[in-house]
Amino acid sequence: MKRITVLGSTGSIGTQALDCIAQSPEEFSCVCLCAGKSAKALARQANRFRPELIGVFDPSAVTELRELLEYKPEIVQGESAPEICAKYDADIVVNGISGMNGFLPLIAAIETGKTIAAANKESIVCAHGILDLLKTDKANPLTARFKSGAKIIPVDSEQSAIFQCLEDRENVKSLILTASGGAFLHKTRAELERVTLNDALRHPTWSMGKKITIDSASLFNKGLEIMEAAFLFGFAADDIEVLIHPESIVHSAVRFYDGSIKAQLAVPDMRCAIQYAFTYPKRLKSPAAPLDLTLRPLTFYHPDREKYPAIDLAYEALREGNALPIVYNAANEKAVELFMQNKCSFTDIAEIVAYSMKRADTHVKSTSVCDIIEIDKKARIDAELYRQK
Ligand code: MN3
Repeated sequence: MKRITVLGSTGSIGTQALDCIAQSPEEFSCVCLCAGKSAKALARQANRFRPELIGVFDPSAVTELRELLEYKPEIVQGESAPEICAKYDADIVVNGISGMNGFLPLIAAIETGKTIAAANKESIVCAHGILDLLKTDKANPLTARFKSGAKIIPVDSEQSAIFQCLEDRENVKSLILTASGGAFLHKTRAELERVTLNDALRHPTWSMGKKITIDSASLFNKGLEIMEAAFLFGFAADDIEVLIHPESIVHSAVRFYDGSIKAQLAVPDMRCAIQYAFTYPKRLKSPAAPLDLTLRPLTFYHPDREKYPAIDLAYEALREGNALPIVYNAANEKAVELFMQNKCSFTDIAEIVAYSMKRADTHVKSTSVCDIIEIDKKARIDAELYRQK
């Protein structure tokens, strides 16, 4: 029986992780749940899965939670709750927290030797300098364990696909990341200047949280994934391609030296990737539907890099390394926040990230938690400055 902690349990990844646990009760048990502030949803989950520990980020939700609980688990509250939960006695920690808030829990889970089902790409991008130091085998990043015994199994559908294809690492020349293209695939660059928040939240193939849905529309999600793939699997910027694939069936692929390609295909349902992180290297019946290849044709094309500056900015950040991937992430997170508050336009998001990257000190170290938090803070301040220009 694998003991599983779910961080961000009431979010999109969290609820789907619980579906996977419910599907195989003889294999998995949920020992800890952690969420932001949704007392009702958290109580419903807790009453069903009976975790030993519950973490609540926002203390104001705790009174209501206690009233709704039908048993008496231990409860931790406040900003440090996700970290405490990440350290709690478990085999697997699902990091389903959105944005930079997933960073400290990732570090906590690594330090305590957990298997991390990593859905939070922001934390991987920001922790790259630390991950490098902690890995036991840099030459073979795929199987790299950390000195603590921890390992990362990606849950992001693209990274999971690559993970599933990469068995002969030394034969692989490059990675091919697929992108659905998001909500604005068929809009022109000029039309993008006038799109609204509601337009950006209509994703054609995946149902996800708000931040990642906006990132999908701007392709900043793909930019973060370019870096995530580089840091997880040890590939250089020149060896990572991006292809638009609107059907979201081919979740990503690897290209071998002989020119052939191996891809992973499945329905666009995150529970495939989440469950694989739980069962790896085994496979079990999944709550997702089996893929029917006869349903529709599969199409692929190159992204329009002028329409989507996020892609070239990501390559630039990755080539420069050090602080820039962290700045890219922080400025984007801040810009998305501003866009959601109607304080900047959709196309401003990329402008803000480019501006913050220009102002960043590229030589500053990014190999400790404090360094990374400092870089993140400064980039957010720079992002805010852009508006006052
Ligand atoms: Mn993805």
